[in-house]
Amino acid sequence: MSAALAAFADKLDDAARNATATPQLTETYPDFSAAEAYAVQLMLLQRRWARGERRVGYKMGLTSRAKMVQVGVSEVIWGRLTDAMRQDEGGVLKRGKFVHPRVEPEIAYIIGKPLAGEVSAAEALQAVEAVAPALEIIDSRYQNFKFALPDVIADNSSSSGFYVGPWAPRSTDVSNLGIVMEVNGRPVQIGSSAAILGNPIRSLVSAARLVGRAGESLMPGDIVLAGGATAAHALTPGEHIQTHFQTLGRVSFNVEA
Ligand code: 0L1
Ligand code: MG
Repeated sequence: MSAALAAFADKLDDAARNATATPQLTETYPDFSAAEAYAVQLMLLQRRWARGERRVGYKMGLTSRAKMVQVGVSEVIWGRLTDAMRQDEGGVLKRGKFVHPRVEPEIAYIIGKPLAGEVSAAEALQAVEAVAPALEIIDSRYQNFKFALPDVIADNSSSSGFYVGPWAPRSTDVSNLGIVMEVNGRPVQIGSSAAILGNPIRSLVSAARLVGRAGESLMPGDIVLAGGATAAHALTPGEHIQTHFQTLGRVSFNVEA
């Protein structure tokens, strides 16, 4: 079985590197479990680390009702971030490097003290060094952005890029901040950070539990993306994306072919 899972990791790695969609893994293996999917995700990341990418944190996915409805599932999932995924705030995103990228507004935490396992919201907050406005670029490696839950977990929970804006102190209240995402000056998504599990700190609590269950810990310096606060917007060359986060500031970038 592990050879089959390794072949899945190769397939997803090739799809990401060639920016070419691949069929869902569940089409050929309908019994694909979430546990096997997380094993494939780890193998996928091991390929990236072997090429010199560094781990820089984690992403939480499907943390808002809008996202769950958009992809038709009801569970929180997680993935891993590497330094190669980090994009320069205000810079250019090359659309051609992705299959069918989308952007969604998020809240980012940077961790100051190790955190793993069953923790309270207060304990999670104590482990935070700072918070920031963020944008995640998600890009499913599956055809038509369609997948079952194990497919998306194996595909690193669609993670493919992220932007982080100015860091603010841990004491900043991010529980219910207004968020407006504009495309070429026109609002396309309006929401609140409260859409992230009612309060983004709950996403960090879930991250500690789920990452801990996999034998890993959130470590000092790790970035944790708490999850999308609105539905995602599909990116097209020529777009200027600017997202305003109440209190925290703006994050922007330009899309080129
Ligand atoms: O970050 C997310 O919430 C995305 C998780 C995977 C589902 C998707 O690709 O939309
Ligand atoms: Mg996300």
